Amino acid sequence: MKYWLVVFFLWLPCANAVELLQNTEARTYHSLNGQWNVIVDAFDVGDKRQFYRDASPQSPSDLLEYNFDNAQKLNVPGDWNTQDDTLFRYEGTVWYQRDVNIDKQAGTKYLLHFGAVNYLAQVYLNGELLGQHEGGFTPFQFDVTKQLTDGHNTVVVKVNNRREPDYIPTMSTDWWNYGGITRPVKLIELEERYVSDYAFEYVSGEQPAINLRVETAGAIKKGGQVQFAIPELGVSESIMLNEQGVGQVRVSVEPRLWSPESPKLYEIRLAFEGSLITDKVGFRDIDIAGTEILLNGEPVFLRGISLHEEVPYGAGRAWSEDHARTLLTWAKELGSNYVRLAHYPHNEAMLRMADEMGLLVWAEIPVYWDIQFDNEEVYKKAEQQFTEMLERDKNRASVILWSVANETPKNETRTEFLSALVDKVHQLDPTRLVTAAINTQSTTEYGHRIDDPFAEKVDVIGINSYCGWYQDTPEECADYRWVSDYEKPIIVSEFGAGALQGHHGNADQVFTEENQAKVYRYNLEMLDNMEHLRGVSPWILKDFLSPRRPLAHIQDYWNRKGLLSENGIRKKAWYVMHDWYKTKSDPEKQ
Ligand code: GCB
Repeated sequence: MKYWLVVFFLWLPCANAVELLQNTEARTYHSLNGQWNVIVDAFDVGDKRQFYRDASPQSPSDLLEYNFDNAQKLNVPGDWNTQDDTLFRYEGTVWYQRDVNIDKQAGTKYLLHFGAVNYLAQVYLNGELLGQHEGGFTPFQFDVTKQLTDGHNTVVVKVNNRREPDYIPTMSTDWWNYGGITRPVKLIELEERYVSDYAFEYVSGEQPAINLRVETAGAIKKGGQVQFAIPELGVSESIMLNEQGVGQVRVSVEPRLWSPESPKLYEIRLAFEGSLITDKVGFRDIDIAGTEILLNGEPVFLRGISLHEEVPYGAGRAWSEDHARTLLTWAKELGSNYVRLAHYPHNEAMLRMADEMGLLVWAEIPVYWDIQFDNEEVYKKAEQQFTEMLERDKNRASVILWSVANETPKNETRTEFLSALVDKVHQLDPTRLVTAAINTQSTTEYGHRIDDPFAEKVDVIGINSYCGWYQDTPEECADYRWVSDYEKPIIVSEFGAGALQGHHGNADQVFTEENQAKVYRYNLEMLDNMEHLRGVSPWILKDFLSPRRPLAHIQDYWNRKGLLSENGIRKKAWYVMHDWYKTKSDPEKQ
């Protein structure tokens, strides 16, 4: 798929619309992580009482029924549910406040950047509303150069995680609705003109090359040059900027390609008007040929595992590099070369760690089950969430699959909605593959038939199938025969069974480790016979919290389908999967 010219053309308006800053970690910033003051506002009185003003009484007779200074404190980043027992199941509004003392520099641009806030955020600086962001798993930012004062400032964020019918995800999910400012917050300092965005693309073929498109923003003065270098490859180029502050270059060069076996990353440098941005970028080619997935021109089998963005030990939203390292190390220990980051965009540290550790990534937006497919506004939200994920992660070599949906009902309205979304994704990023997890296969006398018309739209078909758990006996799985109406690669994006770690018994007794291992064994027999199978990501790496799993003494609100317990202890099925992956690895590539 070589659509470089199309990419140049299409990325221009999209980047402008989203205005995300590429690679915030490489910028000069004040971290606003740490303890914030919070007020839990279950009945939503804060707007009327103007909590956003963060006021203090001017005289003893002033009646003010709130005060941030003496209020409760919560850590940011962090969900509120696991920091305070009384907020464990809370869904509603929490107001966050913190002081920001700053030595404001003339000629500097300031951006207030949030890695993610679940779900609705209204952000105020010094009492003034900066804006609102909807969607719990993607970054957003505001230019606060005007509102920021030299010295003392106060930031207030109204966060609300109440579920609503027209949200994405909507009312019911099989995961915990963690609320709060769940990812890092930064006050970023930029030169008056700065590199706002950049996108790399590796072009394979007889004349391999690296394309770079760079975009600048800031002061009105246009033109100028960005100095671009990849020291290890001897690349050093001046990129001329056009009237819009955009420039591009194509460098003929043959980098060592990135792959799970050899996750080579190159340091890249972009210097512009006194600032330097460095990043680590891998170059690789992903494509399909018939029913094969080709990585760097060669067929690849995706040995994977699904995971939620939950901390490695216990409950809570994961957000740090350490969390990412532990979770992805476990995935590698299982024998994986691929991870399905379910069911929403995970934090940036995960994607960067996947680049570094050599794990191919399926990244996904939370178009989950039955959202309002007939609502145009909801469609716009899906596009927005996808665009924000793409803008953040487009330079990650690890990401090869964009997933637009999980287990959606088979009907015309949904197929129209998702088809439009797939077109949009292809248009915004023609360099990666589009997929979705589908569970609408029909049962025929000879087995299961993949015939959902939506499967026609995607590049790679994801199939979720719970043979031996939600339907049929484990033994029956071995006899499943799959046929597909579509000549496309298939990934079994989910299969699995629940087991409480340490709960032992007969292999036919549900929730025992023995039963889970048995379900795995028979499913793997099924997979051994599945035509066009190019990857697997069983459900799931570790147990995770879910309000839908109340069974006392077994689930206790944990979905028990993990190969690891919530504390990282391996269950029997882990070893079954591990051994199967051994048979699927190419010893020459280890
Ligand atoms: C599914 C869903 C996943 C659930 C899982 C289960 O099909 O995609 O989100 O957690 O099944 O455990 O039932």
